[in-house]
Amino acid sequence: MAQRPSIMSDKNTPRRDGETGVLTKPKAKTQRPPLYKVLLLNDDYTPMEFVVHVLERFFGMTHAQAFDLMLTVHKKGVAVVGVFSFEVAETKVAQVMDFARRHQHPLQCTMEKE
Ligand code: TYC
Repeated sequence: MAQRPSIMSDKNTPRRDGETGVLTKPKAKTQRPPLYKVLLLNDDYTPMEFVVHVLERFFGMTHAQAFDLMLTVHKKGVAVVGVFSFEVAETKVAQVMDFARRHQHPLQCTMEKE
């Protein structure tokens, strides 16, 4: 099979330093996965207690943390409720949207790349 160029190919290749002639082995940097912010949006109809419950249930917040963050969303219109890998963020958004829909509340939850 034909060789294709790899973006990883030169990372571990020892290089001779131009000035000193010392062989340097570049560190193989671990690539961190991108992170995604999960955002909760305000609306005029979802009860405050429901939002507090959502934050406790799906984001592991204490009642006080959940209440404070709910108030932030209520006042500012939107807030980050957590930062996760793509798969976890996607799952949280789906859980919140499904739970809100089942309770017939218009609560909106979205994600965006950090
Ligand atoms: N604004 C809503 C109310 O007054 C409460 C609310 C807070 C709704 C946060 C959504 O993400 C939200 N009942």
